[in-house]
Amino acid sequence: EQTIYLKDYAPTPYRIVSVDLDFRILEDGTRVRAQLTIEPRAETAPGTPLVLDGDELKLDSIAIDGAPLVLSAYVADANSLTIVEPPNRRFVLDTQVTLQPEANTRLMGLYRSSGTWCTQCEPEGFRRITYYLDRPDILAPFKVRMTAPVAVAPVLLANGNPIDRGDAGDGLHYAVWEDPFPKPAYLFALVAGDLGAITDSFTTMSGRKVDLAIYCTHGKEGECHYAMDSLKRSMAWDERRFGREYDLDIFNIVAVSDFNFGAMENKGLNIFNDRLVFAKPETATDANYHGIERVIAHEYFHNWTGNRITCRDWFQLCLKEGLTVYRDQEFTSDERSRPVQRIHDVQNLRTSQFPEDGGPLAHPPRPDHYREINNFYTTTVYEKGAEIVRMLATLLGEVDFRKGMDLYFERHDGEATTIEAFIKVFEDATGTDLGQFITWYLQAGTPQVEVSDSFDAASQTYTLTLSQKVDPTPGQPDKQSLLIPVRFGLIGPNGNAMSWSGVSGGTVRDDLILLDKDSVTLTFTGVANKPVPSLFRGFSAPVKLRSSLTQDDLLFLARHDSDPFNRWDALQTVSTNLIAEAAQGRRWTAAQADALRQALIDTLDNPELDPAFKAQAIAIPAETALGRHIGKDVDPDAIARARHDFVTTLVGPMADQLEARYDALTVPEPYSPDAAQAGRRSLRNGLLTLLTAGSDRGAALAASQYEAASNMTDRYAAMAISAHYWTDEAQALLGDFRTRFAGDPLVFDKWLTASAQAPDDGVIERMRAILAAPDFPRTNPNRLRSLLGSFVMSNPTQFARADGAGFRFVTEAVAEIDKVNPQVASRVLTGFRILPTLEAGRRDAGRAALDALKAQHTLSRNVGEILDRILA
Ligand code: HT7
Ligand code: ZN
Repeated sequence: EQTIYLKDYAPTPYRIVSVDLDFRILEDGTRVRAQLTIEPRAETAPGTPLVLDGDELKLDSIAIDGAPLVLSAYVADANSLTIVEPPNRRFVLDTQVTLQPEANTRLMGLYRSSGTWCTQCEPEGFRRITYYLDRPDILAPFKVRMTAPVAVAPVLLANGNPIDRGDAGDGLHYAVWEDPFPKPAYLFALVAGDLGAITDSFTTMSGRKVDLAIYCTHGKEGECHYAMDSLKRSMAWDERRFGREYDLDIFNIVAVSDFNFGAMENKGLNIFNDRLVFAKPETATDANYHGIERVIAHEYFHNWTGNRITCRDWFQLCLKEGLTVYRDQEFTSDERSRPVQRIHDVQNLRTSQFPEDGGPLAHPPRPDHYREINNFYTTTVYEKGAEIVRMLATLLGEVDFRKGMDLYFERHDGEATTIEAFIKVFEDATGTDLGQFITWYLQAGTPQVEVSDSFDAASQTYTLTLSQKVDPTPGQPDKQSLLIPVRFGLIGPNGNAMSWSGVSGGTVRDDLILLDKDSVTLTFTGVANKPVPSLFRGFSAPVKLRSSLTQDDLLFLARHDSDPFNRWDALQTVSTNLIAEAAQGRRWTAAQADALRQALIDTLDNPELDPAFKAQAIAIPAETALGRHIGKDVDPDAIARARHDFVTTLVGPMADQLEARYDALTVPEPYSPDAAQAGRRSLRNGLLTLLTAGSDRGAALAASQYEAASNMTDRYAAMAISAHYWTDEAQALLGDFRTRFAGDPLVFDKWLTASAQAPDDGVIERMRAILAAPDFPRTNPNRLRSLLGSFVMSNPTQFARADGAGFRFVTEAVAEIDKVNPQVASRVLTGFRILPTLEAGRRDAGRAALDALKAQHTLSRNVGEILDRILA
């Protein structure tokens, strides 16, 4: 298998000046004619061969400047087309291929989803449509003509502006689209189908009217309004916050049912997984609405961070993805509650990115080699990438960060660029040396920060030592120290912020400590009393903090910290420590449990706190989070037992109080997905979770909530909680849910997710039956991920069963899925990254399942790479 290295990057000897595509889309196949205007670069030696990428293509015809090529002038196979000796001047290469979109189950290139023809080209799908220099540093303007049967495909869409359309005879019609913005091929898109639509418009800050449309399956138009509203809010926000205006006169979104990812930012024609477009209260949860808003914004924001300025090569993926995730997080924070969003984002980072960064699949946010680029659309590139941008904003401050962003847009508009160029704009705009900071992009692994402190009352001196360390990761045994921004405060005995008269030993700017060496010791003078330090406020850096704070200190922070993130984190740390220690044989004391219980009640009763925040604060860490905290020789059964005992101890004496608050917490009718209403629902469902996990009253409450629910948020929560804690009612609720919503594929996904999380020993057999059912849609990524993704990521006791049955079930499914869709298969397989953390017996069982997968099947490059990295 070939490995691609960043160090080998070189520009192509030829560039593509413009692209003219002609698609003839018919039921029995699609003929693609490509006329590429190409020229050698000034430095290219005459006679240098031109090598174009292909993937599963078969050439029908080829000509240069209108003259067909003789056989000796080119070499064509499924994966490339070489022109042996191209003209030493500008020329037009004219090729024709025929595609079978119907048979394209990989969902890359041109494929069909429920009858609609659509494309997915990022990262390397365009080479499945035509022979091309399929890499992001080749930018060209595109003109696209499409012809298709008018009855099957009345809607014909591509990037840019529509410039012509008409009748093509024989029941066919045509449309011509032109995109004036030079773009890399991964942003190409077309859609042809029989679709409904909703339309709207947006007037930009310079007064231009942009026509907006969301296309969908007929009958679903009514479920697209929240997405449209999110789009208009995103457009306005990008103008306000970053001064970025939309640049075409038309912006289209299309929702499709078969899609490998969440959505795709094709220029002027975003294509979405329909789960991130459709929403109505009876079938979508608050979390679904939140997800739609976020992803609509994310794809829209790519128009500037990704499309106008793109990546030089795929190693720079983080340049567009990390930055755009940062932008979508900021959008949601401004639209909803900033602290609640921050907790949400950090929880996500800790749940998915930290385990990746600490295991066999760890890689830097800007990797330097890969076998299969599709395996690098990871949480490290996306979410850690966003944290790096956030740290930059923290270090520079709002004003200087914006200056740097303005310079980025000005200097690099229309280019394909690099992480180095991105960092340089901030250096140039602000005069800051970011030489050490860039290491965040180049080094894998989550830093661990250790803290110790002391107070000398006589001299009123407080000493704080912070040390950093990063464990080795695959291929990176030695680590450099990073520039870590530590936002902090000192809290005095009365709960108020404390001041100091001087500080020495390191760099402290206002409320920011720069931890820029292996260890920094700061001496604060003029400190009246022993403070409790609040460190990494707002989670100012993606690190694991090991502090010496006692439970009393943490509960003090939970009550008094002015930083909501650290209040939440303190409560989570207390529960995590107590359960993790119990799982390893050291049970909590009654006093410890009593103190935490009181802190939770006080939090619930604090009128100043928002219900959404309270919901996050009272949550008990998941078994998977506890496993990660323990980190080695993990026994998921011991964790599940300890967690169950702990919640029972905690909830028992306050069950009456929790139930009273649950009963009292009303949510106004009618349903609205706004943050305030959603927050109340999440608190109510958080209380229901505690009552179900830790007392015998939750099960019945959940069953009646399920029956009475008037929206999907409450109905799904009641069912999922029942399934997760496998109450007596769980099976009946799952059964009812299945039939009540039969025929709605997105609700079926919810049922699959809840079903896969059941902890009982029958779960694997039930999942086998689900997969084996003749009508199970085994080519649909949403269905497969809902079942298998949820199982590997959220059902640790069954996935990591000691007898290996969970591992075998998954590897057998992966082998089957790999034949149909390697991207989905390799994504499911990443669940095995937990193996090194497990106790020896389970680890061996997991490796045996992986060995068998490798030995017994011919695997795709996607699955092969993940497998080898986990087994290495
Ligand atoms: N930029 C998009 C990535 C994407 C993708 C990657 C691999 C295979 C299919 C895909 N569909 C979309 C999505 C985004 O980050 O905005
Ligand atoms: Zn993106």
